[in-house]
Amino acid sequence: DGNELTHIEEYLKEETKFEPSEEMHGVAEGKNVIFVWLESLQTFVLNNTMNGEEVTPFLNSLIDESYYFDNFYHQTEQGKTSDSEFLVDNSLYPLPSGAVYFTHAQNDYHSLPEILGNNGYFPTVFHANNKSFWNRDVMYDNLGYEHFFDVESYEVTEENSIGWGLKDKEFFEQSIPYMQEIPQPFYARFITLTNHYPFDLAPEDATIDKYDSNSRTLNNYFQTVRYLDESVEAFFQQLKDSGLYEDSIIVLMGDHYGISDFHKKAMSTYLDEEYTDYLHVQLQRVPLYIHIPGHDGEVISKISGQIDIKPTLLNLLGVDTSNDLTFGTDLFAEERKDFIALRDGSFITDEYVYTKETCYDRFTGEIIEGVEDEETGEVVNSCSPYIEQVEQELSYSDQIIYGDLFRFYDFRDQTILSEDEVIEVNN
Ligand code: GP9
Ligand code: MN
Repeated sequence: DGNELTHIEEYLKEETKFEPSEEMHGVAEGKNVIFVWLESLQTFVLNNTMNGEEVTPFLNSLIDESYYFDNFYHQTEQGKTSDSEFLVDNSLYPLPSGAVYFTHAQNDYHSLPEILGNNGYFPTVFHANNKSFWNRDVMYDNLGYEHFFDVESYEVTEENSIGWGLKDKEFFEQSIPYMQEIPQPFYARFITLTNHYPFDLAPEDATIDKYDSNSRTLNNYFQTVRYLDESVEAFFQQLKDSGLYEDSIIVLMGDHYGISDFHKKAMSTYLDEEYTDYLHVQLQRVPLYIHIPGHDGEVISKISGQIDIKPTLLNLLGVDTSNDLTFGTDLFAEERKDFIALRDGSFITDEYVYTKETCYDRFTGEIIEGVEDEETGEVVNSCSPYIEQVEQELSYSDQIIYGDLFRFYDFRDQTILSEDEVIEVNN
C-alpha cells in the first residue's frame, strides 16, 4: 500500500534531490523539443575511424555546437528501445526482466509528456513501425501522448525500405510535413530504425566500407552507423529549411548497445584492447547531445545516464521540478548523485566502475583489490559503500512499478493518499 511509498519518498528527497541548475533554468522555455532516438548507436564509434575513415563525420562536427555528454550510459534491459523510452519519460528504472511497456502499461505515472502536456505542449511520437510493437499504442496513451505517427502515417514501399522497415532518410523526410501541421510547442520523439541489428543496408546507400572481422554484425554496423549519421545531417538541413530549427531544441540519444558481448573477439580487435568486464561496462556508453540553437555548448564528461533526462529537460523548459519524484538529477546541476546504476546492479562513480563483484579504476581499468575488515572479516574496497545503495535504489524503483505506487501520490501537494482516498479519487 501507500506506506511503502513513505520510505521511497524519503529516500528520493534525501538522496536524489539536488538543486537543478539555475543558469540553465528556462533557457529553452516555449521551444519545441525534437528528440531523436539514435537506434543502437554506441559512443565508441564517435570520433573514431575505421580503415582510416571517419565513421560519423556529421555527429562529430555537431559535438562542437552542442552540449555533448561523453560519459553517458544507457540503462536498459530486455525492453530495449522501450526501456530507454521509459527511462526518459519517467526517470524510473526499467524492470530487471521483461518489458515494463508490456507488463505495467496501466500504472499511474507522472511522466514527462503528461507534465509537458499540462504546460501547453503537444506530446507526440514519430516511428515507422506497427503501433502495437512494444505495446506502444497502449503505453503512449497512458503516458499522455496526444498522437502517435506510426507506420500508417508513412508511405512505405519496397524501394524505400530495408531490414526493419522504412529507411531513416525517408522517415525524416516524410515526417517534416506532419511537424509543420501539429500544434507548437511540441515534444516530439523520432525513433530511427535502420541502424538496427542485423544492420542490413542496400549497397547503394553504403558510403563507408564494411569492417573486416569474424563478426558479420560488427562488419555491417559501421555502414548503418554512417547511414544514420547522414540521415541526421539531412534532418538538420530539413529542419532549417522548414523554419522549425530556430524554434526548437534538438536532443539526440543512443538508446542501447548495438554490439553485444557475443562479438567480443571482433570488438577487441577493432578497439585494440582486451575485452574485460570493465570494457564491457564502458561500452554501454551511448551518445547524448542537447543542441540549443544559439548556444555554443560544451563537452560534459561527468558520469550521466538516461535516468537524468526528465529532470534535465524540464529544467531547460522552465518547468518547476521541486515536487517531482525522480531517480535522476538535472545534468547541468552543480551537485549530482554520485553514481550511475546499470540495470544489472553494475554501477559507475566518478572514480570507479563496479561490475560482476569486481571494482575497477574508472580511468585505467585496473582492478582495485579489497582488504579484509578486521572486525567483520568482510572484504571491502572503494566500491563497497555504493553496492547496497545501488541495490536499494533499483529495488525502490521496482517497488514503485510492481505496486503501482504513484497512484497513492498526489504530486501537486506532495502527499501520500490512503487506500480509501485513492478509491474515492477513482470513482
Ligand atoms: C522497434 C524499434 C526497435 O519498433 O524500436 O526496437 P528494439 O529491438 O531496438 O527494442
Ligand atoms: Mn532500439
